[in-house]
Amino acid sequence: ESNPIWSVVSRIVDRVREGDESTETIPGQPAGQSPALEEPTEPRDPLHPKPDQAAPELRTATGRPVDGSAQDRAQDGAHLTSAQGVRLSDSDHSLKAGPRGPVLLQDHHLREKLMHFDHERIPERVVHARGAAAHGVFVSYGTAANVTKAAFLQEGVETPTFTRFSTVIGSRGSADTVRDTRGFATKFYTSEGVYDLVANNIPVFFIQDAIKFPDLVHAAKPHPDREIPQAQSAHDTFWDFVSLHTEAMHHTIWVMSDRGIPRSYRTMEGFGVHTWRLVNAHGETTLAKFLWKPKLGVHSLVWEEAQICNGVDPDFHRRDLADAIEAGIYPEWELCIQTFPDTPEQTFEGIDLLDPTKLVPEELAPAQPVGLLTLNRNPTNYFAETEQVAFHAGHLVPGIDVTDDPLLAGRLFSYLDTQLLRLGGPNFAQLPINRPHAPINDMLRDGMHQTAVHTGVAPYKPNSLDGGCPFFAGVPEGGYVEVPAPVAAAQKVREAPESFADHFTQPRMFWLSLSPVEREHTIDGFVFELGKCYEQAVKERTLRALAEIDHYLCERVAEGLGLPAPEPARELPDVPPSPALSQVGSIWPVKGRVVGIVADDSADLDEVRFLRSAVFNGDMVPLIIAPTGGELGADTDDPLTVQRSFVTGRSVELDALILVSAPTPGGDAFATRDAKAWSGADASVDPRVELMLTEAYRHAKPLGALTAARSAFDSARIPTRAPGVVIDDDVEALFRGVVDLLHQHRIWERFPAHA
Ligand code: HDD
Repeated sequence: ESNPIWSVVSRIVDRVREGDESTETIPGQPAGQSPALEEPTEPRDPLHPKPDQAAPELRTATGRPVDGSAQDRAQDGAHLTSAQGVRLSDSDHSLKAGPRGPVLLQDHHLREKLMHFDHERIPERVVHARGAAAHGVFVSYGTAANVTKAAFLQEGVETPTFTRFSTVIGSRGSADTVRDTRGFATKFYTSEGVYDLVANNIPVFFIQDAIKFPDLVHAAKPHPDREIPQAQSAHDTFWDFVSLHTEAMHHTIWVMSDRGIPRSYRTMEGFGVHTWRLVNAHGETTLAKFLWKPKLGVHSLVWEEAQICNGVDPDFHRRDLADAIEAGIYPEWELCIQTFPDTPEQTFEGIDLLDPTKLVPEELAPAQPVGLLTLNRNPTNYFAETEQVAFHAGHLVPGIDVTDDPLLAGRLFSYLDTQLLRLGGPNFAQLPINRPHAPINDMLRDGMHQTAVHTGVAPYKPNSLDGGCPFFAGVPEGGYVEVPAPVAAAQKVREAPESFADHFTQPRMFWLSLSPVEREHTIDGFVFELGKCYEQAVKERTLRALAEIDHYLCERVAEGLGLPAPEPARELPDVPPSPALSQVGSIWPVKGRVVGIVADDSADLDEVRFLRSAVFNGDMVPLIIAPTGGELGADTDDPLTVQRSFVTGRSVELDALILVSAPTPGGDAFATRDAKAWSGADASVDPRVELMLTEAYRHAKPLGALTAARSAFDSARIPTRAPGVVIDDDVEALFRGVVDLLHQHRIWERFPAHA
């Protein structure tokens, strides 16, 4: 189903900007050609990709750009053919002995069609199976050039990118707005080869050693007997594991906080988690962590909102990303680095930089912006691009090297290994989305799905028969040379360093850094998830772990579970908070925010028109919501298209809501036929408008109404003097009031906050 909101929005915006009043055309379709109602009988050009879509820039398997000839294209010619290019006369009927007779084995087309269909699926990713992606461009500020020689981080360099966002636990068909960690993986097609930054939206990880990864994932995935619950950690095995293996508590408290339910991929931070070793042109090294900072700020959903979304629109995040790009409201992130001296201890201010369950507060090591990522093109084909993209933490370029973080070491093995199963063999780097934009001369040969036709006879070194080619590249020729970091002489042991044993100081720092509202949400997150567990021992053990983070947190969660809080085992340390970890308190751009305009035929359509244009002009998205689909003012010269009816519209899609309607004679605003049917009374507000209002109110969204429509608030029992409610006679003042509130994302004071 093609997207209704943003495509309409972008078309209208374009037309308004160009002063073009002509009829809408389907984006990407040649002028004058509209889709026929009947199946066409003559060959005609297929629809072109939409302007916001672009296949990856195609390279041959050896890295040279394709020449654009017909053979390079996946689909060519007007007629249906077999996979062998033979034109077909029929693909709707099997070859039979008479219309009612048996199907014949000689039907080679049927055989080919079903064979291919039977093999259309590949194994989904073992984690991060559900995702959405976009092409983009990264422009370097050059501010990292003193610490790394990586070509793509030199000043002004533009690098094509592909970014895939994901949830971790759910399978490919699960919902977007579950409580979970989010993946944020970016492939940079640099002039020196591919660099992948395979990041998450949480700066720390569950485990300190990759050998625990299978344990973690087995615990977090659905129970092996009934395969429930799907896409969530609210079950016994997960909490059994994290309460026994308390190094997981830091990551876990992040997931229970608002960070576990992002508003949008566009409003998420990203973190490379590990410490990396950068090396500059002089061979000097610096330790560094990578961070992505969204230009729109870091925002989250409210838990009830996230749950409703999972039913109303399970593709909420996927749609939001694609819609924003289609509408030309491109999401942007600054890539930042935190840098630390490369000392033998590899610690900073007492924090072990090799421990992936620890972060370095930005107050101690500021996040320094080094470039800007803009996502500006949607994939053309989900499978070819988003599904087949293969990231690897070991896809590195000169200037970026690894450290001895034991979690990273396991990742360096795991990512290549998993692609063998998922993508069916060792040649996945030849898939268009994975092809480097640098020349390839790799001496890797043959194997499943080999698509390159290699020349030469000597894919080995040393050789004389191919003229000694290819040659090695030292540092001056841009070769990747590992930093000769010293390795201390030691005995082989299966042990962790002592500093890895501190599992609670940083979760406490996170807790103390949250605002009261965020703490309240975090308590609710724990109460929900543990409340879904059956095993008493698991809940009690988790409460003991929470008591090590904060006594109040522990007491409140225990209260929510109806269990006694364990006696505090010790006095908890004074840990300075890191204000950068809170999402509350700033003012952010409202670009791409969705404003619902609820109206009916009683409304002054000029006021609706004004609101719609004002929202557009503010780079936001207006959604007109009316009792039925179709148009408002259908009998006027300038009718308004309705994007959502009271049946299809739901508050969770909106960031703010404005009511425009006039009361019916002797009745209320929005007194529809359904309202009467629902309440039996003549003068009642449609219950679906009430529902929109009460939900949006509970989710702390800005609400507005023209004075004429205020009775809807009375009917929904929402005080019009409540914080974040704007009632005004003047539509311009009403709009300004609502947008002012939207800049702070939520009306924070509406949430109860005791913590
Ligand atoms: Fe991983 C996928 C991020 C630890 C093994 N991981 C995957 C993806 C992201 C991350 C974003 C999805 C990539 C995509 O969109 O295709 N993973 C992380 C981060 C980690 C981390 C930030 C800790 C700092 N991962 C980690 C460990 C292991 C893996 C410790 C194994 C030892 N991860 C995988 C994998 C996946 C994967 C099994 C599944 C699909 C894939 O790689 O391509 O290999």
